[in-house]
Amino acid sequence: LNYSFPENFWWGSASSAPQSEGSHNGIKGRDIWDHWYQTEPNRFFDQIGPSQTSDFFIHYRQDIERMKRIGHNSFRLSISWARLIPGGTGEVNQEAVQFYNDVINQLLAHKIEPFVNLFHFDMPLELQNIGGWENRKVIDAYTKYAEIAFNLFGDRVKKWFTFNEPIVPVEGGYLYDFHYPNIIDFKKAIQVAYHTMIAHKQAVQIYHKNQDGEIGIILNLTPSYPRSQHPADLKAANICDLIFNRSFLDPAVKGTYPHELIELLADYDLLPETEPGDNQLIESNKIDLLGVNYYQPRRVKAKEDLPNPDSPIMPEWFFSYYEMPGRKMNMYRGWEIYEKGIYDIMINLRDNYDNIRSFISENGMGVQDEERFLKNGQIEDDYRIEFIKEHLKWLHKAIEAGCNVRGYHLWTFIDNWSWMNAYKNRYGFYSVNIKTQERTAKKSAYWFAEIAKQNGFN
Ligand code: BGP
Repeated sequence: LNYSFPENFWWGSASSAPQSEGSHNGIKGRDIWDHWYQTEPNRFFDQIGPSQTSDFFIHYRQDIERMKRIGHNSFRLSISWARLIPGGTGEVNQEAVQFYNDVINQLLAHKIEPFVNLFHFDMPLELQNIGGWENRKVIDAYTKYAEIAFNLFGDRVKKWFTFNEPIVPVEGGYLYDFHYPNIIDFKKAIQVAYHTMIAHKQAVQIYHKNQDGEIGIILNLTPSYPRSQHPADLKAANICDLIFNRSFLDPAVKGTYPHELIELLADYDLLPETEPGDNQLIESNKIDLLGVNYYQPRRVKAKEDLPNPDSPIMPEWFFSYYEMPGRKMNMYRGWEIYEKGIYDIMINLRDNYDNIRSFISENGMGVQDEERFLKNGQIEDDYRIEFIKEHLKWLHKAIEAGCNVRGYHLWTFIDNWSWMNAYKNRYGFYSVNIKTQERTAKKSAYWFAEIAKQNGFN
């Protein structure tokens, strides 16, 4: 094989509870997505809400068999906090315990290692009602929830993640209006990011006290490429990197926030409120394993104008974006396809983050109107095969260069409900008909089965 991967490489896909389980009333407490959809359905593409999914809650047994068929040796799911503990704190829902137990047992019975994430954007509504991550009390509620999950499932689950893309609720909920509670306030955004990090650290601390597997965090890393080597462009790209990558990466892996970030925030009176003991907590509880989600880089240039001093301060006070011509996915949003980004991320982790043990926890190609490619009942997604292959080639190169990468998970297993864009972009190895719940493997699923079996490709 031209591209063969290390032994026991993790081949699989990733999913999340809110996007795939289905929100069956009565056996799940409400989270912010249920609430937002109920109160503002027009915000959601085609007015489709979080209850219309591929119903993993019902079909998980058959879906796990499908995973096996297409070569998965690992699979990431998330626990819905509001399903396990409907009020966010208090009573544990025994029906949820049974469900997650059975999912985990089925996965293990098929020799698919469960990777379990505790939080995928789905704050229980009752906790959002007291301020969500703005309120320090929610950190303790989260830590309790994490401890309950570790105690219930930790005997069998050996790979845990505290958060998926914690920067996204910060951006979406507090800067750019695409997540609940859709406030625009940079200072609050920073407080929320900081509290999320404290919650992460507390969960890692508890995990390391009582459990024997690995725990990490999943970050969407977006390499910030400067437009030129001009100092102003370099400075702009560096600030962008500090805000969107290093704000989580550094404390998670190194146990410290970057000085430059602290200085920048201090200059603009944006530092978060802290409590005694926080620094010690951040320093001591480092992760064992880093999940990297990679979709697209950021192309950054210096600002041409000074920001209007009367406008509220935003990250874009410090830099501007520009577009690279070329291939795009996710049409309406235009995500740049740049495969080498995956390599650059890994080299950075090798050189500046102690070569932390990592894996690609999400990478994938969102395609609009994918039925266009339907032939004889199957979606012929050669473009997705190409996309995965090109990313894997760069990942392979990173491994050859000594990077400590352990696996590759595609986003996602079955086309899923995606936040505000519902079913606009399809990412799955399988397509699903939401009405009949019928699943159909795409061409890429068969291809993936082959490469997983051979542990590589030509
Ligand atoms: C990541 C999230 C996923 C998923 C994916 C694709 O940021 O972890 O939940 O949704 O992006 O993005 P989208 O569905 O918005 O196209």
